Amino acid sequence: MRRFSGFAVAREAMRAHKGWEKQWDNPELKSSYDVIIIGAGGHGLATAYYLAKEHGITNVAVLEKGWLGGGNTGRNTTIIRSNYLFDESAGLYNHAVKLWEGLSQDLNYNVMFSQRGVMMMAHNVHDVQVFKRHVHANRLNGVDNEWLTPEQAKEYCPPLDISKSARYPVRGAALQRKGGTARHDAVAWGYARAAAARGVHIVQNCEVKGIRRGASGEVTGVETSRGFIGAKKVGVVAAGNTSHVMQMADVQMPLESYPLQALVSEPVKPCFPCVVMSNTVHAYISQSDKGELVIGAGTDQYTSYSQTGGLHVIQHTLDAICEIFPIFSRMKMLRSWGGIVDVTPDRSPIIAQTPVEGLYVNCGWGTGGFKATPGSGHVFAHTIANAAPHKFNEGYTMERFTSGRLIDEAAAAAVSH
Ligand code: FAD
Ligand code: PYC
Repeated sequence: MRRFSGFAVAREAMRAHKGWEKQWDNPELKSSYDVIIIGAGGHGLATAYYLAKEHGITNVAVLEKGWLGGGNTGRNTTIIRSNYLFDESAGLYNHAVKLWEGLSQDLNYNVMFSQRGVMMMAHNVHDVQVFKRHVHANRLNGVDNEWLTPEQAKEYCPPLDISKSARYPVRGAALQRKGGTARHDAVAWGYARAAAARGVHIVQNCEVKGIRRGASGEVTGVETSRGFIGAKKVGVVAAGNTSHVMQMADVQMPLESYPLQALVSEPVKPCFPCVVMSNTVHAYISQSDKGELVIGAGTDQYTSYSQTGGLHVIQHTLDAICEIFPIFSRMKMLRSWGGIVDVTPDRSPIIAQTPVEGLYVNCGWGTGGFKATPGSGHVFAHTIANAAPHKFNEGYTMERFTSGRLIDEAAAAAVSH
């Protein structure tokens, strides 16, 4: 694979960009692999990449029923932060932030990671108490987070309305300066290219329709829209479709799937320097490098597999955005879409072995898994390669829903659900 570099860009500019190669192959399917990953979202592709890079396991196929990155990876609002409450979360999400910081170099692909800061608004006494608790807990765990007065919040994000007469007055904010955004498609493409360069097969338009098990119940492979493919280890990384896929192996998951929506405005010149989230008014906003305001909503209140959500949900979000940023009230919205998010009872993921030998699952990221993509793939690859968890996903078991050892991050999810 030819490496991207300043020299390569200059060379291609001189020859009308005729020399760029395909970024990954469309390989012939083999009859079996050492590991099959179901789902070519960011988490599945990252898992395949780290299996190859860190564990030398390259006889791997990533099977995708649609197109690469066409699930939640290509539908999210790209917010990256690690300001969750519990120790387990600090370990996992900060591991991800550290990987984000070197990811473009590691993949030789510009994922446009931008640490522009994520500011979470407090609008009432309860918000203030919750966020200050998070600030203290984060700092004890070495996660950067600081408390801002309304004036400091406005200084950090000038379009913010902090007038006392606002319906949702700003009473302060928690700022994680190391938080920010990345380009979601580039994350999927970068991992795909780097995994393929190490020998991983990435197979699009290949739906898994069944999981075959042997005489002792162990996994032996998967039935797909392109026939049977053997494997001793199978990792399910199917986000909103996880319950459905795991049912193929008779495993019932503690998950519910909901639509979550986002929308973008017409592009405008740079006017919004950071990411702002407000759980109380159900809205979050940033500005993409193309100039669009990227705005997200809460989940629908009912479960569904439809990748569109209720119109009233995004209308409510736009009401909220206009309340906090009256300057945006004349902007036009260009398009909206939805994704299906897989939500666990404690709003934390499951990254674990399952009761079925050879079957592994990485799911339950709900409204907030994009930020974790590198960390999730890294620890899941370790779990699959060693049949044992990495230290950062030890707590993220399925058993916690029967033992009661939950990692309750509902408040830190920061998205209404
Ligand atoms: P996906 O990208 O969904 O990949 C799963 C893949 O599995 C899909 O491509 C699917 O087609 C495939 N698949 C499913 N079933 C099968 C099958 N039977 N056979 C083969 N393939 C199959 N998170 C954040 O951290 N920050 C945010 O700002 C943020 N905003 C969001 C906004 C929206 C509107 C949405 C919907 C989500 C948001 N999230 C956010 C959550 C985040 O997008 C997800 O948690 C994350 O992208 C999940 O990645 P994934 O690779 O696990 O799933
Ligand atoms: O988890 O930070 C998050 C998030 C932002 C928007 C959707 N999810």
